[in-house]
Amino acid sequence: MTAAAPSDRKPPVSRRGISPPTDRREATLERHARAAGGFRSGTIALVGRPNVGKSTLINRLVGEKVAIVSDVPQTTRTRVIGVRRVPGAELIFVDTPGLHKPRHLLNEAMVRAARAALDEADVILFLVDVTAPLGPGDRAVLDLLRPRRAPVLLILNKVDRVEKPRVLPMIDESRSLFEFAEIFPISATRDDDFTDLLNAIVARLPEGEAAYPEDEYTDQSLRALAAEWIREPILRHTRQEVPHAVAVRIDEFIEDDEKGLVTIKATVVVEKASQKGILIGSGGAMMKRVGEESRIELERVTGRKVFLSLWVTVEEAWRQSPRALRELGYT
Ligand SMILES: Nc1nc2c(ncn2[C@@H]2O[C@H](COP(=O)(O)OP(=O)(O)OP(=O)(O)O)[C@@H](O)[C@H]2O)c(=O)[nH]1
Ligand SMILES: [Mg+2]
Repeated sequence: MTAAAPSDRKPPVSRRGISPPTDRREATLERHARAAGGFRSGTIALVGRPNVGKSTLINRLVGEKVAIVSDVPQTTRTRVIGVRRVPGAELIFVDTPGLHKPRHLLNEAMVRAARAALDEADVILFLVDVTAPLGPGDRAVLDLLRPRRAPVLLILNKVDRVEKPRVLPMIDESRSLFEFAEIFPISATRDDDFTDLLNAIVARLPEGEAAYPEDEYTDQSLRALAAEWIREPILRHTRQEVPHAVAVRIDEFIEDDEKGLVTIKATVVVEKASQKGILIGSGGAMMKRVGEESRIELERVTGRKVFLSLWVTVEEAWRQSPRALRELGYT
């Protein structure tokens, strides 16, 4: 658990509770934690193939947006921590990059980060997407989980997209493949009550003191968050290889408390001139749109006015460059 303890980086913002649980839910959670003994704190890793909804779920469980979400597989590139405090327990969630066969150094680092998160987990949430049958990718993740002692909860996600009768055979099939501690069919986008899942997690956490102050919900710096909030609309508006070839580097991040202004200068890195052309768009339209959309998110997170300027540059094969990966914070 200690590996997920707070880093010495400044936390971004304090919790403002986007969707605070109702009194009833808090009461149920507190009863559960009390029945279990003293205060509990532990690390919960969310793992699975790319695109199954890990980041969507961590945001819902934490009640704050700690990870970006997109329909492009391999959106998450690093380990992302999101902390949820409930009466009697601290839940340190770790979102991870989707597990896949790596083809670049970047992808190798992503898979390494996901596997490392498993090593430090007290509880593992294994997510699958119920809109597709369990495939070799899911089975490969299960093979990684097999030697581990941490209990594994199976999360069958996206149930809003299939007829109920299709979920039951998946539950049976999953049970025949692995000894899951519990199974939860959910919709990370539609459900609004995750009390049962939270209770199942709390019941399996070790006793221990909180590792994070009560109002801290991630260990990411504002600067690191800003790079992700800029990457997110790029993933939304580009296709094919472009989203995978994009990285964002924050060159300047200046907070002016007196003026209530944050000035951010960032470079969007791509691998080819053709990708640069797509990102800039006709008359700069694409970058303008990305800038506008990311600014909304940045202003929400910082609670300040944000002045954002973006620059696009080509760094050939950056995904294969150990130096670039280090500079971009991926290793
Ligand atoms: N219909 C539906 N869509 C969902 C649900 N959960 C997630 N999604 C969508 O699935 C896509 C992938 O979600 P992410 O949360 O980015 O998936 P991820 O597992 O973090 O993906 P990687 O970071 O690439 O590993 C997004 O378009 C989400 O909106 C769900 O319960 N129902
Ligand atoms: Mg993700």
